[in-house]
Amino acid sequence: MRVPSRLLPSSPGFWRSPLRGPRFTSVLGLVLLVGVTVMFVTGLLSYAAYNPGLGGVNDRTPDKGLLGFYLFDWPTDPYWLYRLTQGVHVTLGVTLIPVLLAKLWSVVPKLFALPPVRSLAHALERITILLLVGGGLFEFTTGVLNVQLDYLFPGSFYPLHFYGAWLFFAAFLLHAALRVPLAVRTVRRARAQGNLLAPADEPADRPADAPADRPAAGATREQAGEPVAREADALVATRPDAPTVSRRGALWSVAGGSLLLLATTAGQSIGGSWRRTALLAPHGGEDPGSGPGAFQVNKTAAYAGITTAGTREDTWRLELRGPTRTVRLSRAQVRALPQYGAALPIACVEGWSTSDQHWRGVRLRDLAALAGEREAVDVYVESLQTHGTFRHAWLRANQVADPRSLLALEVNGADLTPDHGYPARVVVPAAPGVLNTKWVTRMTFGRP
Ligand SMILES: Nc1nc2c(c(=O)[nH]1)N[C@H]1C(S)=C(S)[C@@H](COP(=O)(O)O)O[C@H]1N2
Ligand SMILES: [Mo]
Repeated sequence: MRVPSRLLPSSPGFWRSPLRGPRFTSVLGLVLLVGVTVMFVTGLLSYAAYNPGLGGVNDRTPDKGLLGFYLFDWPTDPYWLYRLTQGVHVTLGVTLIPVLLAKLWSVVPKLFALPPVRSLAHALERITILLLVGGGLFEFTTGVLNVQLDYLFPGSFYPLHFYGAWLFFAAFLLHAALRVPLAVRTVRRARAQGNLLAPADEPADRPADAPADRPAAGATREQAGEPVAREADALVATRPDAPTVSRRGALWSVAGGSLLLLATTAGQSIGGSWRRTALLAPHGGEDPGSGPGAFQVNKTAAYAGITTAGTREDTWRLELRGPTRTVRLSRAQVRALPQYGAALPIACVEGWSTSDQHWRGVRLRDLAALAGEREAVDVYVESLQTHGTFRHAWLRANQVADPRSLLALEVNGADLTPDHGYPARVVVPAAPGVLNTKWVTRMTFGRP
């Protein structure tokens, strides 16, 4: 039995939506151009914030090679820096999902276009598109999974998302270089003609570069001019169905979907009573409990396997190791050291963060001095946890030196709760949550 050719996705007649066309694709493409660029930059910043340059336990991409070329000492100022960059990264990523899906939908006929390869240049372009679409879907999927179901990623999210980002962005840049001029011309021309959002059934949906006096539907591929314009022409349905929604309506649906996601996600990074609006975010809703420890908990003490036997005043010790000596202090002795306060947030890679919490404890640089270090050095912090990726972390000398960096014993006027790291936890301004080790028991000062 022969399948009528218009029933095959490779036939131009198969794709019937009158919405498809260069204008629809161009508007979405330009939004993604800006959005994905911001995602890439904030993502690279997030990577730098982990101090992977310190190697060891901080660097889960030891074979990154040249990809770490831009790494720099993550600053401690402004103290809300990571809260901002990572909040933007995650919130924007979630917000862009409808735009990404609409953009893919708008160009899907090209996926099936025959012949699959017309020339060497065309083959290269198709490989780029494969990396672009595959990379984009991979980055958005891994990102969302990490935020929503982080247990799916036992430590492998970090390298996957990192390498995927470079692949995706390389393809994205190539694609943008090829397409942005066309998208800009398409949008400019449509705006000049006042029909950017016009109903899709108007004959105005000819490729931007086709002469205005030539109707798109009748224009053969040869007539339509330069190759890129011909490509754009391929988006327009040859046998369009009657429109059920205007292009304006379609774009507003995409924007509405994005705004809805924005409104139900952003609260987890803004904190305070906004958190209640973050219905879609796993760390949204109300702050847990009440009292001084009533702010987000990532991993509870029970989850991390922390027992009261290990944290009791009479058994817990803080061990400080330096180049020449090792000091062991009880909690009473740590408390007898000069105590300082700092108002700092916890900001997680998953995008949620807390408002500023009032921590009180000993300065890291004072602990370094106790261990015999004369000047600022890096420190390796270990917790009572025996397993788990985040049970230990390296901090950089600039972070140890900052007078607001504390080994905190208290938060908001009371002893730390077990879930927030009792007997002692690290807090460092502008650092990602993962570097704020809880249930600390040993600190080794010096170079990694
Ligand atoms: N020992 C230890 N410290 C840890 C973690 C951990 O799993 N174990 N999680 C880190 C992460 S990823 C974050 S975001 C913060 C969360 O701190 P909170 O639970 O007090 O909000 O703690 C950090 N400190
Ligand atoms: Mo985190």
